[in-house]
Amino acid sequence: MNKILVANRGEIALRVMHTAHKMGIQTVAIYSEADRNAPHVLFADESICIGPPPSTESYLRGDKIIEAAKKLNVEGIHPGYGFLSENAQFAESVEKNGITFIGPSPESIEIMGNKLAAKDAVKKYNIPMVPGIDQAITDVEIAKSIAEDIGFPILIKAAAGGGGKGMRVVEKIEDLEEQMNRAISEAVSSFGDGSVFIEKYISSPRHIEIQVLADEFGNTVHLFERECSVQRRHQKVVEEAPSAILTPEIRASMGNDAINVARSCNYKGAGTVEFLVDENLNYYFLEMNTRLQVEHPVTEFISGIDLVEEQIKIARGLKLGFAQKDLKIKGHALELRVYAEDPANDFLPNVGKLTKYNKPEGDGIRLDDGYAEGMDIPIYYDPMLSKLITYGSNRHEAIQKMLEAIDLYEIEGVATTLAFGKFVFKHPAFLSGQFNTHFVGKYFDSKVMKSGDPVEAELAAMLSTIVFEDNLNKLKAPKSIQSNWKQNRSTNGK
Ligand code: MV4
Repeated sequence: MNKILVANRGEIALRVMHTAHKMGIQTVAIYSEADRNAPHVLFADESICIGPPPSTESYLRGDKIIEAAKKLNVEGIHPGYGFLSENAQFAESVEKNGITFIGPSPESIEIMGNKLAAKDAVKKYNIPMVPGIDQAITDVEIAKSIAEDIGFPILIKAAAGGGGKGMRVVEKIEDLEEQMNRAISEAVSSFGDGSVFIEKYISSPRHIEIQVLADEFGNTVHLFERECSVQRRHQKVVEEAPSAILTPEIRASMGNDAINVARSCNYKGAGTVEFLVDENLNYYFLEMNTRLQVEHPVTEFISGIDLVEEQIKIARGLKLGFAQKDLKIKGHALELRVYAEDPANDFLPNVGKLTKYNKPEGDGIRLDDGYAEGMDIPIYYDPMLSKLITYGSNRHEAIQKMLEAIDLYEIEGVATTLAFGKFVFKHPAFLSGQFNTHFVGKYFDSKVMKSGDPVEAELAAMLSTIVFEDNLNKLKAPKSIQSNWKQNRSTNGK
């Protein structure tokens, strides 16, 4: 493989091309009419315009992308994340055209794309799953009896869903019929597939995922976890590796289960296995993402492995160059997603011209971005401007480095989530490691934060300390064991 096309834009297109370049591989950029002068186009050895700005007419046009690839004698296509990255048909037609798809097989993508097919595939391994059913359900009476067996609250999910779309919490049996009908019609309109199923609702979970790598010879390893609980409306904002709460034993067990999930669908390439983790550190397999994820850089920092390089080597048919025993966690990494959104205004997308753009630089600071000063941020795509990633020998150092980097990062012209990041990294709940997927909803109030002002963000974090301490006090038993939260939880009988 001497020439690859990156079927994506922005920071991830650039990030993939950097590794290709390092490996001596020629790069081809595709771009829409809105991205003519984008950094990923300027960086590539060759580039080709594939259509008008809307992604349905450009970055989602698999046919045009393959046509461009053939025209330029491309030997491999890297899909990045989003767009066509988890589209089994695209992967299949890339291969049918004699081009290597840098990713898993269409079959693996298809199995894991359907939550019920995924549950079915992992059945032969003993992987912990949320109590629930593994088949689509249409009959309300049957649903009621299953829900009563599981116990309320329950969650109705769409088999074709993912990322939180089409989920409905049901608190009591009287609400089930209406919620189920809504879930089905939502699933039909969003995914063209009305299959829904029922699970026990885990009310305050953490979201922890395991990175896996597999070659085509059946060698599969895991590269530890990423903690992704700081999110708003299913959009991750902060990620870290390793998690502040996993023990080496739970990590090894989750890692092993993640490897088996990958094996269950004959996985090859880089993939991510998502788990929910409850207050007692019980974990449950949720789904597998069959792509390189946005937050992969934190794993690269703590493992020392370039995941894109591994993807390309695997796609070239090489064996993994390391085994599980060769992998060790070193240090701690954090990622802040910098969105062009206004945290003071309910995170409304805030597009415009980047009138000032100065990047933070230094040891332990990595910035993955796809914009430059003077550029307009197009309205057509995801509003993520960049990912700010920091690394330290421990969690505290990584956090200090992040606060430093946020202060060094100057962005003017659009509101961003930089100051919101400062709120998170100063917040006592985040600092203590005791937080779950409700972090933003529980502690953040956009009214206390004036547009993009980091001082206000600090103040907001301090104010929200009151809510945090109040929560702690409600949880806590005797004063003498207050600092030992694990012990404390068991005293509480949770
Ligand atoms: C759940 C859950 C609680 N209980 N499943 C959301 C995205 C999709 N991948 C699955 N999700 C959830 N599934 C059960 N049985 C809570 C969530 C959830 C969530 C999961 C991960 C990260 C953020 C989340 C935010 C809200 C709900």
